[in-house]
Amino acid sequence: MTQELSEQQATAAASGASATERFRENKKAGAQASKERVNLLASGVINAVNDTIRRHKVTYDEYNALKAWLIQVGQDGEWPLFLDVWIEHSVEEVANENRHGSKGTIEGPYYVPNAPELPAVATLPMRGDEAGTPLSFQGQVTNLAGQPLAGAHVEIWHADDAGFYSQYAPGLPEWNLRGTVVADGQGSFNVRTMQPAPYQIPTDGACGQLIAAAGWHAWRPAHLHLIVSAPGHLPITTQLYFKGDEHISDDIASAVKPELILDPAPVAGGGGKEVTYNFVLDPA
Ligand code: MBD
Ligand code: FE
Repeated sequence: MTQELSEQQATAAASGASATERFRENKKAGAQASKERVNLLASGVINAVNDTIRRHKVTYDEYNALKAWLIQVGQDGEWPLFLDVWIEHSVEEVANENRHGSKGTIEGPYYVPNAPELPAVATLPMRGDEAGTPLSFQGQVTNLAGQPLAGAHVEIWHADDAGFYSQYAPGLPEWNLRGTVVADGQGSFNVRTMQPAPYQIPTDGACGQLIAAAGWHAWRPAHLHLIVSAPGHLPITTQLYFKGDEHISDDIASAVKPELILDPAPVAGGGGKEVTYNFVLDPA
């Protein structure tokens, strides 16, 4: 038990620290928001908190518990996790509300840019004894008119069967279950991987404390993460889920949409499953 706990802790701490570090490297704070915009948004959030306090008559004990918890989120490196699990879904909804192509959903905290490029027919990098059911995932990338986008990039990343992401959890080979598949002249691709398992967000840090204190659960349905891109088009960041997953209807990250649920079929005479999913990109 002690051994189990300390291993879990090592993993969550490492994941949190890596996610914070990666965010700093990859997502430069972008254009500065205007004073008017910061005033509007910061006031909105602060007023919403004050309203909640008045409406529910928050006590000093509760206020101090909040303060301690917020400090702990930072110490655990879990701001990326907290924000992506509980906030990003509405940002994505607003960002993509005018698209006509494939549905997007949240990126989450575990994307790594510049994964190795793979040919249109490829197997994601994985260990010789990688656990799970083999999955053959194929499809075509087109524009809104249905014309193929030759050479489109299909970046894929997902957790292993135990729920760990390479580059975040210790002990996994670099780029394990991550790749940039380059579609062929017809925009088609066929990538082999292992079907991921349902995923529990780290439970031993501040986010886990919140989940336990509120009586929630920590589960996300099993998912593949994708970013599909082609020159002259808007890249789409999305995830795909698996029909029948018990957490499809109660994803902790509120990131499931009906259009994003796969129903893989058993491969005739083989041990694995196969599924087709096509992507449609909006013009830039
Ligand atoms: C994940 O794997 C994930 O996709 C999200 C959104 C949050 C935490 C872990
Ligand atoms: Fe994920």
